[in-house]
Amino acid sequence: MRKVITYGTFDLFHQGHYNILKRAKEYGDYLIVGVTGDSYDISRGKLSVHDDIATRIENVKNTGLVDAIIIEEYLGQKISDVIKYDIDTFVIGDDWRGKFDHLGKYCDVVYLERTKNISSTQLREENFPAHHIGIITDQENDNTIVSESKLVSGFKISGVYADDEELREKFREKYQLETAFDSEMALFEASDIVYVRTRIEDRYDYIKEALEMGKHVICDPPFTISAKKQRELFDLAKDRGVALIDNVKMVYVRVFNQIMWMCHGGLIGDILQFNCSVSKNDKNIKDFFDELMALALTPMVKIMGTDYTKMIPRLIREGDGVEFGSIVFEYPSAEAIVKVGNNVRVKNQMEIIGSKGTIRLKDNWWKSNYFEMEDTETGETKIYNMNFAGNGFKFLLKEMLVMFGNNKTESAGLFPEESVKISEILEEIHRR
Ligand code: C2G
Repeated sequence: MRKVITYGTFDLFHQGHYNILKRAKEYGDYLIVGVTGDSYDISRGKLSVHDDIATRIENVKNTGLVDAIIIEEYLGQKISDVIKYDIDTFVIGDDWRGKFDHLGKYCDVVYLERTKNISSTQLREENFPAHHIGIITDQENDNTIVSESKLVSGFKISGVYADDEELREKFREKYQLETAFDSEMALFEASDIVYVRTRIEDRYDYIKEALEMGKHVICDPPFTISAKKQRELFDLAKDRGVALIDNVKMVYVRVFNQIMWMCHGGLIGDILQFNCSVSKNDKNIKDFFDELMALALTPMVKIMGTDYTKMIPRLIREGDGVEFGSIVFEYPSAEAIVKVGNNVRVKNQMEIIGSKGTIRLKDNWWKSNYFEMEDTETGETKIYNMNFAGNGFKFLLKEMLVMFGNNKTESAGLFPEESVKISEILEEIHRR
């Protein structure tokens, strides 16, 4: 008996998929199909998949051409599958020509011509109209939103608005956007999601205007340095039935969810101390303290909660480009220390010390794709990782699709009350 194997995501199953399965079957008597698992697709950057795995498997099965279905879970699995299932021929579409030649050591490798004029991407675009994101900015840098939005199907950048005419034109050109709008109203009309990327003091007005126009809003945190205003914006969003989302990517990536799970599920015992520090080296940075503090406070409120009993803020030095500040939070049976610095050597790291284990994230912890957990008793360190490229904005967009699909406007990433708490902490520091 000759055994054949082929692989694919088979999203929105179409004629091209059917054709390749049919032709693959002709190469032998027994056809195995590897359907990609969600984790594997995420790790290879394929975030636009629409159908869940059960549907994709069902569709492959319904062709009646397939003798066995397996799930492809990791990079390199194809070699073990070919050996394990004693495969004679590996078949794949010619969009992969040359990429799997190395499997030739184990079996025949056949590239078949793709069916023309049909693809999952095309079907996704036709069947699911895209959300249009308009960017309001006062900076030249887009925070990778343009490139990241291309990785998730269902989003399109409508264009950019900046108060400064020259800047918006420059931005449009740099990121090859269709339109540089000449007013925020024009941007609102062409968009259903507005991304606000301006200095803090302008954020409130833009967010309010956008929400009043019934637009969903994503904004870098903090929206304001006022708990009252921050709450008012969330209330307005709720009232208008739209989403208002903090652009904090880390809460949407799997590594962070695993950390939360370990902390809250008691896997590192009782939490004794939370440490988090972040620094930048930028002489021209605006809003340095509030932006970095908001970033560092996010994992703190997620992991430690907001019920601290005392807060001791220290702005140690300010001016001449060197800035440094820290806050100590006392919790009933733990403490949290958050440090931020600009042009000063503060090591970027996050550490959660528990009675049974310690979790550590090094370097750019806010977009980390791995962390380590040291077991106190055995002294062993385990690495947990989930590869992804970029800064995680695509996961935030993906989460928005889930929210919209469930008719929800509140993100479970950072709850409004947590976002308001962060503004409250910043407000408190400013008051002192
Ligand atoms: N295909 C085709 N004609 C099309 C579209 C797709 O012949 N018009 C083929 C692809 O070449 C592939 C299979 O159908 O062999 C499945 O395609 P996808 O679902 O796009 O899967 P892909 O991302 O190519 O997965 O491990 C994963 C595999 O390596 C490939």
